Amino acid sequence: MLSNIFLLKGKNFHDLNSLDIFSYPDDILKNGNRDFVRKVIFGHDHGVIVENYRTGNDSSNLKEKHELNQFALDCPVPQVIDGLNVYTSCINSKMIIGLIFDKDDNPYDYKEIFEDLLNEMLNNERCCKFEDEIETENFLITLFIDIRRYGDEFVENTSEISFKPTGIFIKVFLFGIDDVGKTSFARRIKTGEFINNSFTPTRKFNIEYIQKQNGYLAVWDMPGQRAFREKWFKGIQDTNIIIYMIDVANQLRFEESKRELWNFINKHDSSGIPLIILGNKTDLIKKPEEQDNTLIRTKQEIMDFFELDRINDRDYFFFFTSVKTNYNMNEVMNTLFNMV
Ligand SMILES: Nc1nc2c(ncn2[C@@H]2O[C@H](COP(=O)(O)OP(=O)(O)OP(=O)(O)O)[C@@H](O)[C@H]2O)c(=O)[nH]1
Ligand SMILES: [Mg+2]
Repeated sequence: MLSNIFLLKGKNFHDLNSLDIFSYPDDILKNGNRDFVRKVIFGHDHGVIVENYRTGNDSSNLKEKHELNQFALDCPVPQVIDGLNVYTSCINSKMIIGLIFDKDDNPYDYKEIFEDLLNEMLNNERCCKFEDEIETENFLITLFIDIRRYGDEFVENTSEISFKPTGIFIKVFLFGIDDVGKTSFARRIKTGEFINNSFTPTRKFNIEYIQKQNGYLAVWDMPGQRAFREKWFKGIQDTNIIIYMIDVANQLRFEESKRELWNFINKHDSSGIPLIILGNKTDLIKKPEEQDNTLIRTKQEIMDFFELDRINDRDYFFFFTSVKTNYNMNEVMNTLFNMV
């Protein structure tokens, strides 16, 4: 399975100190690991020389591409570096883009998809010029997701013997503004654990694979902080169920949360994909016997505030939950499997 993707802007040994390095999802290359980078560059160049020698290629392809104002791509080169299974290609003889796979994977399984996607993203959609950081990061995330999905659907399914998912496969797209409890929810259904006051906002797509009795879930847990919200929908392709999470104890952010939900429904064509809305952290609002009208929000009040009855392009359910106390978690899971 693909575990990481990286891009080295530049590829000369003499400017190793100033190379721009992007990697996703882990920052494995960031800790001044120049030796690794040096080996990547050396391995790539060496591999390309061998490949060109074998096929008799020269640089005319590159020249032609430049004339057409297109990106020229090298044939990907497999390398094993410090025990990592690395597969690199070079863009315009200037930048190296690399994939890191698990030890037992065969990079050649990914040759075609890697080349096709690079070509499509660089030369047809012409979507990335690598001019700013966000553009570059988005490019890497999109590529990562597409190759990973390909791996899940086509490569792993045919070659994996030791682990066979059972039951139906469901991709769950879990989103909502920050701090509502999404990652806690994903962790709870995966491990049964809850970590109180874990103050680690999600920064990258967190994908959890979870085998349940009724089927196999891939939960795509999105980072909720504002800066990441525009990347949310890069992860929505092929989703079977959408979960939108609200923090019912934080009324100050209801307006913002409602805006994001409706922004999604109106702007993103996902009609027909069932939606589960979770009002989480119910343990923090007071119990009925301690009634306090400013805090208690009944289901109807929340449905009214968020105008949920205006949702008419798909099936939806609303649940109060507490990931902390496990309240309603089983009901949510049952509904999820029943809805697909
Ligand atoms: N009391 C209470 N706290 C919760 C509950 N669910 C999550 N939390 C806490 O809420 C905080 C945020 O939880 P996360 O799961 O990181 O929230 P998130 O939605 O993933 O946040 P981002 O990754 O920033 O989008 C943590 O301190 C959790 O312990 C709950 O049901 N009740
Ligand atoms: Mg999170």
